[in-house]
Amino acid sequence: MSSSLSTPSDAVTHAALRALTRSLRERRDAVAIRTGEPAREVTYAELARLVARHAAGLAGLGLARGARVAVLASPRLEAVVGLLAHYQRGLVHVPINTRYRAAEVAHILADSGAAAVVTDSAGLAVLDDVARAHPDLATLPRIQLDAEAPVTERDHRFADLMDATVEEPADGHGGVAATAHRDDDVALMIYTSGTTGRSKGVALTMRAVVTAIDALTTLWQWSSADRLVLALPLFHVHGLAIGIHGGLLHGLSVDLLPRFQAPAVVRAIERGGTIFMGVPTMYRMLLDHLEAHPADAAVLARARLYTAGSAALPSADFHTFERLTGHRILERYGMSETLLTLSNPGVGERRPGSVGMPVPGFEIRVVGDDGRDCDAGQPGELWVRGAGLMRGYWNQPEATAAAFRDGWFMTGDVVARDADGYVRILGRRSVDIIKSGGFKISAREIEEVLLAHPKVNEVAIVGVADERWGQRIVAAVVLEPSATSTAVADAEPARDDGEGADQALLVELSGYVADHLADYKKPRGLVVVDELPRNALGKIQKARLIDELERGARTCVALPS
Ligand code: MLC
Ligand code: AMP
Repeated sequence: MSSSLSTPSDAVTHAALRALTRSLRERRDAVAIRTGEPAREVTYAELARLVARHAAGLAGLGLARGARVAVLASPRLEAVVGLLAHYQRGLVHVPINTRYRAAEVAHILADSGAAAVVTDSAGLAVLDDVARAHPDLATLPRIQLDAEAPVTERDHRFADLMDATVEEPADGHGGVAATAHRDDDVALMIYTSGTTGRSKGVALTMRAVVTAIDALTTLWQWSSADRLVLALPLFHVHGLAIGIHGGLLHGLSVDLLPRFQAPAVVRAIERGGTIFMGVPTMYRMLLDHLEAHPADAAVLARARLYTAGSAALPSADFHTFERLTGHRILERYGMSETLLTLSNPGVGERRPGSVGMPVPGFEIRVVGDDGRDCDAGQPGELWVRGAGLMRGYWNQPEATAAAFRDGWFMTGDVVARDADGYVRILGRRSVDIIKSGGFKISAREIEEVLLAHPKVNEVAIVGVADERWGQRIVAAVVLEPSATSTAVADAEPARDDGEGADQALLVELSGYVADHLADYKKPRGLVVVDELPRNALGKIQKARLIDELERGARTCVALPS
């Protein structure tokens, strides 16, 4: 798709945006967001006012409709106000993973053509690195959320971009006026990793976001009586599209935590939380917490609904959580490109090991290698069509075209459908995409970084099954001839055997990756090999490597914890 697709026409309907903000009208005195330390509770009426003021304040920055505004900030009230104000001004909201390093952030700023970036103190440090390495990005206007952060002439304080002369708009719906997005304008862009190394912008329309999450009313029985405990990051669809958009659309009170920590989640449920959504690793962390604090199981039991997604929830964790809290976790499936796509029911059978059935508004196919639809029980690729689909990858018409066939989006996930329609996720078609702790990771991106390391001649990055993280990153490396002896020499004296040398090398290579990429992308295991396993055509046999590592036929050293 090209950037011209975001150009608004005169026919402004923004029905979807009105739907999103209906809570701002109807739930005036209810708490919309609770967040911060000390905690602050903001009602829907206050939120509407803050959003209207910020939307007016942004007018002075001269950002044209359709301009991309990047956001590199931890979850907080201002981030939510900014999101809704961006929509109200017809700006495209582009959240960035707060774990990203300068090179990853620079790629998104450049690729999206961001016209401004919203940030906090932590983000500012990364943006300073970006500016040093990329002079072309050094003049990008920045909106500072932290009052105490230093400002330069290209910085604007968020507090100064609140137009105090704006009272709550007379129509009382948060200032949704002619400047808002049309339903089919690109409103939100989420960057996601692919097989090619660099992340791609998934361009989503307001209609797609609202339609996909609107289903939650009937599907999960979300209602304004609910209080959502949200500890997911706000740069992916799980936390942002389902959590924030879903929460506000359904008039929930959102208890927004700055990050996931099991004790903080327990406390949030203790003060009235009714719904918790998490990636499977978070459930594993909650189970660890319950092992140390068994009495907290009774607190978790008080909530109404637990949902899991973004990666496969191990059946053992499903059953342990049920035994301890009485709750059957509702597992669902989605993608940045498709939003909330498959789900177990709120009322009805929640089947462990299954992601349920298509969410209203979606159709699916399970397609075999021969292009035919698979029978029940047979594995095939999941194809999706329907309301929540992306418009395309930003400025990547070829990648967009390659992802669709006859109007169906090909997810790359291998699934099987039970005879009664429940879908099981079996894996991915590509071994080059890894999921760890709910984050999608490109093996190629890590390989490209490691190939620049002086000791690395060849490398294959693979994801190996891991109980806690879903998959764990392992690097199989062929060393440069000169590095083999150096590695031994560099190892700690007490551990100068082969394993000690490999472990020292792993620490070095992991540190090197973490200097360039987000911390969760660093290899946690290393196998040094004389040559990588290849097939007759010279292609690296990653599936074989993974199988050997998972069976224990090949051992690797692990990063010391
Ligand atoms: C952190 N670490 C990880 C990791 N997260 N390692 C592997 N995979 C991850 N995902 C490592 C850090 O590098 C560090 O290692 C150590 O863990 C402690 O770091 P931390 O910052 O204290 O970790 P923590 O805050 O506990 O993070 C764990 C987590 C986080 C599970 C809370 O990963 C997370 O927020 N995941 C959610 C991802 C998400 O929202 N996905 C949704 C995608 S949307 P070291 O060695 O440096 O100490 C999607 C579509 C859909 O998929 O429909 O859902
Ligand atoms: P992302 O691009 O980060 O949105 O990740 C989307 C991918 O996460 C999907 O293509 C799946 O591979 C994976 N995923 C999401 N939900 C589930 C689930 N419930 N079970 C297994 N994998 C999932």
